[in-house]
Amino acid sequence: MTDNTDTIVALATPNGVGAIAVIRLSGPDAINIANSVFKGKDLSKQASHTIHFGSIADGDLILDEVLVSLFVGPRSYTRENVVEISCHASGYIIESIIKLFIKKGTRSAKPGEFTLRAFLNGQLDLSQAEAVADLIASNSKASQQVALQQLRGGFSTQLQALREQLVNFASLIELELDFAEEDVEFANRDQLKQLIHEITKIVGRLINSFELGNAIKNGVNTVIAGKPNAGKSTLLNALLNEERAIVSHIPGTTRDTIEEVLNIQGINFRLIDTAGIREATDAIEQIGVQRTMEKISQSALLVYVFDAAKITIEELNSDIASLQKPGVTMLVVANKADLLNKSDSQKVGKPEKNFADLFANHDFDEQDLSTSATSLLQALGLPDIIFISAKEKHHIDELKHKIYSSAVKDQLSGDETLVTNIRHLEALQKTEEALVRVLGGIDGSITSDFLSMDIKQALHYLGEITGVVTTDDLLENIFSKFCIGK
Ligand SMILES: Nc1nc2c(ncn2[C@@H]2O[C@H](COP(=O)(O)OP(=O)(O)OP(=O)(O)O)[C@@H](O)[C@H]2O)c(=O)[nH]1
Ligand SMILES: [Mg+2]
Repeated sequence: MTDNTDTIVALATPNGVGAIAVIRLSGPDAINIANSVFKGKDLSKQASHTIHFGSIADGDLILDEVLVSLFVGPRSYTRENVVEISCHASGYIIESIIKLFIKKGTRSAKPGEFTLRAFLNGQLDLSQAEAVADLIASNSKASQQVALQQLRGGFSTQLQALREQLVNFASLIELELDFAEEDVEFANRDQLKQLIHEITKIVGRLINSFELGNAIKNGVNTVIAGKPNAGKSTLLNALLNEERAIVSHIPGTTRDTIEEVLNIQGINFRLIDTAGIREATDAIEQIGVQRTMEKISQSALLVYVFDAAKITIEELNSDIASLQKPGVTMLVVANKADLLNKSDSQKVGKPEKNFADLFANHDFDEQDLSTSATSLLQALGLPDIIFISAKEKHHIDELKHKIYSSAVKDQLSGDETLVTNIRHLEALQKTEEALVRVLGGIDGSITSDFLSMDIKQALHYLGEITGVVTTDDLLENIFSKFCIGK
């Protein structure tokens, strides 16, 4: 995997027909090999960062007219000699040119091999290399911004600085080991403790940022659930501003789940409209209800919708209690608020038991129930409720804002570094564990050799993130997920 003495070639643009395709070569012989099949200027005599028109020929047979871009190492992406050939994007031409290069001594690049070389040659650290893949995969403004920030080294610089300070202490403690008999302390334990506290705080902050980082990178699974006829599908349509799901007055309309992506301020929310939850009347509906429950436990956010004009307080409380799942944030949404205060016709059962009756004798601002009803709801032990009318599209923007802020909390301010990568998260968690051991060790006055071991562990895991510490397996694992040509 880590052999980079040869010259590699791959198509850098997607397969398929297009106006232009780019074939990329990297390695010591890239320019010479390109030169050997190029009819035009002598490429070996041209300056770096120049473009040349000519043709690619296999002997006398012209394959295509092309533009050749030259990057003389180390001023290139991989820090090796790099040649990029822009040819016409016909599958036949691309294949013929790549075959010709392979005949001339290049080798087909493995997935991510260009970026791997950039890493091995010190152009990028490992977290930056990973950011390249994230940037290519980014599909929203926020995910693009986070990947770009990581690519520019925001993340690594911070960790590198911490690591260096810790290395200093590690070497002082190593020194103590050499003088073990004399019982000296070169490393000031108070200063070390202070540094460990500082690092733990930053590592902790990075760990906490993962929830949001992950939301930005992968989107937030958001389930809309509630009783049949509550208006879940109407709400989905209102949020999307499109008639996506079938709406009807018949309870049990939605049977399977419907998924659509809604982008709110740069973050993708995967909205999932579900079958209404009730004792199912037939087998298909029962499967639908089961699926709803599964979707809820797999989601990060639950938008629980109820019919404000119909539900009893008892039903409301029992729904909220039964839908609460660990790790799932719940937003409680009272739909059909347009029917509140017109509730004379809505009286079902004992009047005091209906949610709507809470509002019958109060002078609430109908347009702004979410705020005006707060104290009444609190007195009854009910959570914050967002009042909307999905049908009339009232307060949909307010709900969108609540959805957004429940995912983002207050973390997306300015240049906050966000962890988006599970590998980084795991390394940070292991760093944290090692740091806790170091602190415990200092307090418990353990011997320098044990202290030194724990510090080395922390250094190891911090180093794994930026790639100061790597194994072939780790690199293989990371770069095999890249596409070929990157
Ligand atoms: N007055 C009023 N009616 C609404 C509102 N939202 C939905 N409805 C009506 O309520 C009925 C049910 O709406 P749906 O969106 O199909 O409800 P659902 O929760 O998806 O129902 P199921 O898929 O059967 O579980 C329809 O007749 C809607 O027009 C609202 O805000 N106000
Ligand atoms: Mg529905």
